[in-house]
Amino acid sequence: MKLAVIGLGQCGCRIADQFARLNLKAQSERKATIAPIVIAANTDQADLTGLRFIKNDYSHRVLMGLRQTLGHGVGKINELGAQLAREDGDKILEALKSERRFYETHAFLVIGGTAGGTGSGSLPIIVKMLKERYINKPVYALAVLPFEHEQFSEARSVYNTATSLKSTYEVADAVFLADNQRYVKKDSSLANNMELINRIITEPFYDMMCAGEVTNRKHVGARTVDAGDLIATFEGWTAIGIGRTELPAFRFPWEIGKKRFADKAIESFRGSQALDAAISDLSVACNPRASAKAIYIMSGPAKEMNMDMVKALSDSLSETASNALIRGGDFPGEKHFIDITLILSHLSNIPRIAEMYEQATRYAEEHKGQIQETHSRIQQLTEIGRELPLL
Ligand SMILES: Nc1nc2c(ncn2[C@@H]2O[C@H](COP(=O)(O)OP(=O)(O)OP(=O)(O)O)[C@@H](O)[C@H]2O)c(=O)[nH]1
Ligand SMILES: [Mg+2]
Repeated sequence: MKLAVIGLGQCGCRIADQFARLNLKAQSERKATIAPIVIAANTDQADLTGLRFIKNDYSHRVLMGLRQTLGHGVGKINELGAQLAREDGDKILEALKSERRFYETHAFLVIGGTAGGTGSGSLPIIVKMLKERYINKPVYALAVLPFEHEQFSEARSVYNTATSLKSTYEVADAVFLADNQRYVKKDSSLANNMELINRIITEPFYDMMCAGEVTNRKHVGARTVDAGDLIATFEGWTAIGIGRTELPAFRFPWEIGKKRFADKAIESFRGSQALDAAISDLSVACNPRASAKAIYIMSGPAKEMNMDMVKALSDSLSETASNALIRGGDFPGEKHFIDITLILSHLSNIPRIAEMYEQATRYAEEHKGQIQETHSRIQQLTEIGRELPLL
């Protein structure tokens, strides 16, 4: 699946930068192009300058709201982020239009951190603009949820998250969730390493995007998952994860492919082990039974994967995600391990979102006056400038 990736705000742009890196990796490792277009948009000029892999020109790094913020961000006011995206979103659409490879892409992926101002506010606005402009191309969002310390120390973060998620869910074809807190829970040393968290967030998308795009024969699987399968699966709240089992480091060539009876059991065990790892690694905590659609991609050495394994995996997944319509396939190519990418979509219950919606509703009641005032001040700002001539 080829995606047109758009990052919004600091968090969104840095994660988009990782997608640009993955695209280079796919080109060199697998001769596949998976993200031919990656655009970063922010109200903060310094953040845009710090990116590494996204092309360094004004049609790939878009500065929004320069007049209002003078290039310094919106300071966590997501209503202002939304307003600036309404005014300057056209710059992103223009940038897309000028891309030669735009028509190759199957869908959009728009990324933003939900707790800040720019990414949080502009995410639903840009998704909606794309939906209206490109009726036949699905628009997916990747929404990054705040750390727990942000949730409990800054009520505004929760309010931003809740309003951004609610608005994005209404317009996007699917919303992938990545919960910052999940990555820190597993490894507390990650708390101060955003770059590493961003790599972990984007990693599971790699095989998913490569699966239907590899041109090299040796990578083509028996049952390939392609963009059509993915598009048919993605809907509403969505979680993604990847799990790995190592294969024995060394075997005699005659041992590979010739399986004894006992090996069969070990083989399917390996598949289920990787599946369990993928489930515990999901980008947001959720019960697999809450998913109505799921898809898996098994990748590993072609000689190690066979129909029995795919079957065992699919059986094991249908027990775990018992309410889901399941699709899946294999993707040969890797060397010493079997990776399983799992995507649970059309999720009906995500406890962390429910919790933040409740917390934000209380905040909105307590700060009603303040919120209204912000809204009208932003409105006024636009009104005042209306009569000004454009250059
Ligand atoms: N995973 C990840 N989260 C980030 C990153 N940068 C910021 N965040 C999270 O994103 C939220 C803040 O959003 P930012 O992206 O910094 O804010 P912004 O969209 O630039 O908005 P303003 O700065 O308020 O204009 C917080 O929850 C941060 O923990 C990043 O590089 N990776
Ligand atoms: Mg910022």
